[in-house]
Amino acid sequence: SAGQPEILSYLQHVADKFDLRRAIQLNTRVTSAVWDEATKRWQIGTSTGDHVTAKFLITGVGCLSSSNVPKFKGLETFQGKWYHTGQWPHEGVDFTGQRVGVIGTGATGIQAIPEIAKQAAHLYVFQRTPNYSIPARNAPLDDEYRAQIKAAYDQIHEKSKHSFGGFPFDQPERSALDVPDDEREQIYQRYWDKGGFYFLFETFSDLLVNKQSNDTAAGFIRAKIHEIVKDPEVADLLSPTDYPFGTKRPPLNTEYFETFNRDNVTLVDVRRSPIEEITPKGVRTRDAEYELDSIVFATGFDAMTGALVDINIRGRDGVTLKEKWADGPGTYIGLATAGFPNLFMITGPQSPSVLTNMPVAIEQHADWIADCLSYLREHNVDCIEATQEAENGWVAHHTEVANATLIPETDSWWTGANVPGKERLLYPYPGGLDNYRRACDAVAAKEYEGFVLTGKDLGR
Ligand code: NA7
Repeated sequence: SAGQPEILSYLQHVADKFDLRRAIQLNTRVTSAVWDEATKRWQIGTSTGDHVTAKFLITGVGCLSSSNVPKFKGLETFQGKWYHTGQWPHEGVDFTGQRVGVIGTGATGIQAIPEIAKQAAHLYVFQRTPNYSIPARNAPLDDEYRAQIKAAYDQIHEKSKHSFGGFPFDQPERSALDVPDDEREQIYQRYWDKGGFYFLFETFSDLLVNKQSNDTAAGFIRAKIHEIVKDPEVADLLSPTDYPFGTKRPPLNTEYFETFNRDNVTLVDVRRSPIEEITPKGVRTRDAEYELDSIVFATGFDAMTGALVDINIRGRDGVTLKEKWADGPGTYIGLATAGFPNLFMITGPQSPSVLTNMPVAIEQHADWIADCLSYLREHNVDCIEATQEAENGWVAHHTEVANATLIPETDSWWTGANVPGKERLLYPYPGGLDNYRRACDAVAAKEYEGFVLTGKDLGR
């Protein structure tokens, strides 16, 4: 996959190509959005003092944009520098010669750790929960492969759009329990060598719904970790055992497990000996103090709802989204919520979003919303609002689909378990982008069933 500079330059290219810069106001935080029933408009306040009135409000705040820095005692006393991976300095950070601590071994920590280890004098990795990580196998693409991909762009895009995960993968029908042990092992080996999310999507059909099947994949990955990591105790610590594979986002890595064979890297088990405080000199766990020049918090995000409820969105009767969602979010098809007219959320909770290929999920939402807005304009609709009944129906369906998988049992940011006090439930929709797309299209085809539309042409 592409690195940060390549992604940034692509986004700049897109902004220029479609002349989008004139529609973007940078360095502006939306501080409030209040629904005004009298004018049927959103009144939007910003950090720059601008005030904007809008008929429709579409949020595109990202699922992983509200950083989670755990409230460690003493952080303000630390005399070195600290960073959160989600707010990385644009000019980069040089850890050469430093003693560095990384807290967190999720997808981000797993990508950062091998890179930091190459620079740091010594790296301490503070791990609470180990992860089932698959090799990313990133490599330069040769001209022939590139040409093949370019020639097939349209087919790849179409296949991704109508797939379960939003990727152009070939989804197998077979269960992991349907094949003999040696064949199963060969299949896992083939996909381990191929790397990436193929291992989850193309090996077997039932890894996320059948614990026994899942155990076979989990066991294979644990054996791989033990093959790579030379110190068996460290390998044990790096091997997850208390949750099924794929029920947390499986991180992809480049020489992550190999990094623990380096002399300048120490794995610290903070499950057994938790971090008690940050001191002026470093990190103190129950058993020891680690002196550090820099601390990197790879501690994740208040995902899916954090950035939305931070905006102070007020719907009908002055109720805020935060209040409405105090016991967990309720949405209609992950795009709208009752009591908040003319508000659409791109990749909102209870939509596939982070359980699928994000750009494909975003595109589906952007297209659906654009079609909806055209329909509303054609029919002179002033106001569109999900009914509470339709929302309840979607939430019930979401819960049923979630509970048919192994995912809700595992503590992760998918289930809100990483933020203290956050309601524990599965936030993204696990029913597949293909099924979800059909559900959204059916709503539109039935002239926005589940929404109440009001406007002069409708006589309502
Ligand atoms: P994640 O996946 O939420 O990982 C956060 C990590 O930080 C995880 O290992 C946590 O351990 C650890 N953590 C969080 N709080 C603490 C405290 N208080 N003490 C010790 N360790 C802690 O975030 P990422 O940024 O890696 O990934 C987010 C997504 O971005 C990723 O899945 C991709 O979709 C892109 P825990 O597991 O909770 O025990």
